[in-house]
Amino acid sequence: MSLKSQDKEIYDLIQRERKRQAETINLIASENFASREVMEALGSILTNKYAENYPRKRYYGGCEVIDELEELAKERVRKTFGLPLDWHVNVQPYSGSPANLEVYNALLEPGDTIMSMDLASGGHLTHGSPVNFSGKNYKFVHYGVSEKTGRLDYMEILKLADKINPKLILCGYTAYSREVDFKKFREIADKVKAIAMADISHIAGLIAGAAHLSPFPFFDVVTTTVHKTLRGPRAAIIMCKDKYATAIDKSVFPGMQGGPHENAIAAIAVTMKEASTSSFRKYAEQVVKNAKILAQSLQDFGFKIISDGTDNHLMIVDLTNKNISGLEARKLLESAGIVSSQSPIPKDPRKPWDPSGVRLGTPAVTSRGMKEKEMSKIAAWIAAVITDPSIAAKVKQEVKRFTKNFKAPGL
Ligand code: DSN
Repeated sequence: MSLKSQDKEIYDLIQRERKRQAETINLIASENFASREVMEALGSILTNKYAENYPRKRYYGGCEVIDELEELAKERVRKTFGLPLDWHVNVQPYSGSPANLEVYNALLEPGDTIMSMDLASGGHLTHGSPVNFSGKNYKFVHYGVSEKTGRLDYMEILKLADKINPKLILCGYTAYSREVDFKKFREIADKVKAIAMADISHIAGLIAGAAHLSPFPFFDVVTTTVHKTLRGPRAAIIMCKDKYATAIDKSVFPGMQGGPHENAIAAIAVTMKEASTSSFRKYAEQVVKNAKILAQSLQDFGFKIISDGTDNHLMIVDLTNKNISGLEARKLLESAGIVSSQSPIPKDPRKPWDPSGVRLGTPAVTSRGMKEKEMSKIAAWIAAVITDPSIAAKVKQEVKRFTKNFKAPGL
């Protein structure tokens, strides 16, 4: 018995998606290729088990193996991120959005003030967008990036914090390409007596691989997803100082969630083992090297990059000088086999569904073994297609041939 023989429709859709992933260049900054081992854990019999509550406090029988598994996952998180001894780990959040809401729910009262980055400058829906639960239930005040440099302006953030006195300051970005000075955030939070929270979903793999500074010495609570630079399953983790542990655990269960997805938790554990190896360190380094070369090559072709470059895995390409919108560029590139996501630029005059930029990232292409030489080639394809859309179909064929030489893990 197999999916192929029992449910051909779904089997065929998966095969089509596998082919799409194999034959295209994935520059979506938040996507990656999970290993076979991660997927094996995710697709395992662990999906059969209910295990509400935490190890040794479950509401269901038959949890002795699950308890061991969840404890091991937590231990591996500690080791991979080098967590201080007085930190607590919760591996049950289903994904990044619930994890963030669970932190707010644990540490704040509805209506409390939170300071975070605005969406157009690189924030996230759960960082206070008015259409999101966060923005509807808490009073968010946003900081952005400096108009001149495209970078965080820590003096401005301090001034704003001083003025509004937030209960929580959130440092975390989905579209910010520069290394974050976590120490500065601690100083600002201390000055106004706010809780300091970091959402490291995008850069967690770089932190684990020592290609970005670690936030742990400086924050009170840190959230992350596992499927981006970390190359794990779609799941999330909350890490916090022990003094917040009870509130965080209660907020996750029973506050917001029911039974944890122990198959995803097993896959988190596998991811953490992979992310603590020396080969993962090399991977993280290469992700950054590739992003720098891709950004530089695009600049050489006349593209504007917000903040003039990148220190991490991503870049925001400002297309205002190219006579094409972000949505149009995303679609055009996709017709050439290059997959990206449209992105607002800071203070974008256009709407979020058709903004002025595209976001490009190197985690997935680096997982396929692509290096600097390939980044220059990709930049040349991007420049050629944006300049002359009529060559997109031809480039798509070239991309298809090119990708055959770079096997994606897990496909
Ligand atoms: N949607 C994710 C991203 O693409 O950055 C963040 O949740």
